[in-house]
Amino acid sequence: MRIGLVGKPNVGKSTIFSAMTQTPVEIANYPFTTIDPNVGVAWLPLPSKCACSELRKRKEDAGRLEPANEDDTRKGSICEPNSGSCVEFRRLVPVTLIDVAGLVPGAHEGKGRGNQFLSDLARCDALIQVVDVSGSTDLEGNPVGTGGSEPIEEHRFLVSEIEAWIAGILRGGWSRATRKVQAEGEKALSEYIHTQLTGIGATESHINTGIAAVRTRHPGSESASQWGDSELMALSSEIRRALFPISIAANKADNQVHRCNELKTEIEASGGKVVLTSAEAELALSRASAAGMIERRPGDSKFDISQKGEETMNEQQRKALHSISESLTWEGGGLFGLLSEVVFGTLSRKVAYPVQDETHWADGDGNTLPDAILVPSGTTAKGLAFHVHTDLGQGFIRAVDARTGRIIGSEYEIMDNDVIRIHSKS
Ligand SMILES: Nc1nc2c(ncn2[C@@H]2O[C@H](COP(=O)(O)OP(=O)(O)O)[C@@H](O)[C@H]2O)c(=O)[nH]1
Ligand SMILES: [Mg+2]
Repeated sequence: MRIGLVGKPNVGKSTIFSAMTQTPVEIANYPFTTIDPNVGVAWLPLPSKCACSELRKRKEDAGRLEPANEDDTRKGSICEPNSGSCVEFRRLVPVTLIDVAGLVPGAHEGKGRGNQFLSDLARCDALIQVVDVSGSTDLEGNPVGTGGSEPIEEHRFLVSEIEAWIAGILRGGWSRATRKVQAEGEKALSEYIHTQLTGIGATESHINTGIAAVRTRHPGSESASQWGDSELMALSSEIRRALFPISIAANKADNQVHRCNELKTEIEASGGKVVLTSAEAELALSRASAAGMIERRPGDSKFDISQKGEETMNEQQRKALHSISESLTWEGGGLFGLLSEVVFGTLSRKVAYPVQDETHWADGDGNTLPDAILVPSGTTAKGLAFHVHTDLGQGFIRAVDARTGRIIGSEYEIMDNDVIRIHSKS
């Protein structure tokens, strides 16, 4: 799962990246601070309780486990995650964030760092466009006080750059491919598109969705053998929607907030979300937490001052942190709320817990619920096996629903929170 942070220079992409991944990166008040894309991991809480909560209950009911006591640091969690952590049944899963710099007008023609920008973007499952709702910079990212730009223009500009890029990839052999449709049927076109776009992550389903949408939204374009440049542009736009869905971090909301209703309507109509954020405020909390001054779970604006914090911070520093956390009161849960919406809402990811021991919900070494894997909705049991390991998928025999003990076939569709044992030849 890869999410790209995009937007014009100076809106706060690197600050967001840093606040969410706790990776220190260069942040400065001028364009092009970020030269290479920063890639890091954000630990995202699952929206529902970890399956270890159910396992604990089963064990307690069977008299095999005492209820968690007051000083249990894990507050009841009994899973042993291979990566991430789980406290109070709040399981954290990794989501890769990419701070993608280089969006400038003409990026699709290779202007600025356009080519690098687009190849980084090609690896993303969805995008978070960061806009500056205080409007303190112009389109190129130069500081201009307030009221310097319109978020909706920034958004349309990003969309048009991506669409022009996709159209550019398709244009070369387009007329040959559409002529082929007459001889070989519609599949000649979808095959051409697939060959061209597979490098940027397009699947058959993205392409078929795109082609169907062009037909319904553009009357008169029934036979693809007649498709010219306007259908090519329409198709690029439909494929963009499916391949790179966009949500918005309406950042610098700690400054004056300009209206973004129009943007909200446009984004929500295509399945995205707009959330007000202050990357700077969240970064301050994230740093205090990384330094051990406060105890705070990722994404929470509330925190407790740790013992170290009590000992080393002065009254003024503590007050400053509290006033920062009190300022984070906007709807939507800030940066982590937004990421959660993107992953579990827009991309509708489900979580599955693969295990090797269906009785104890453990792996071969006895580790309880070691993996929580995010899969697209519609993933089958066999597809899950492939997500875990190619060998497991290739050798797939059958699976078992560990909750009920029932055997399930390869075509079974994974449901959210399934605990699954996979039998495989390897
Ligand atoms: N007031 C305010 N300033 C911010 C916020 N986020 C970032 N900034 C500032 O905006 C400038 C650009 O930030 P940066 O993350 O480097 O932007 P990028 O070019 O999009 O990566 C820096 O001076 C940041 O401190 C925010 O939420 N509020
Ligand atoms: Mg940057």
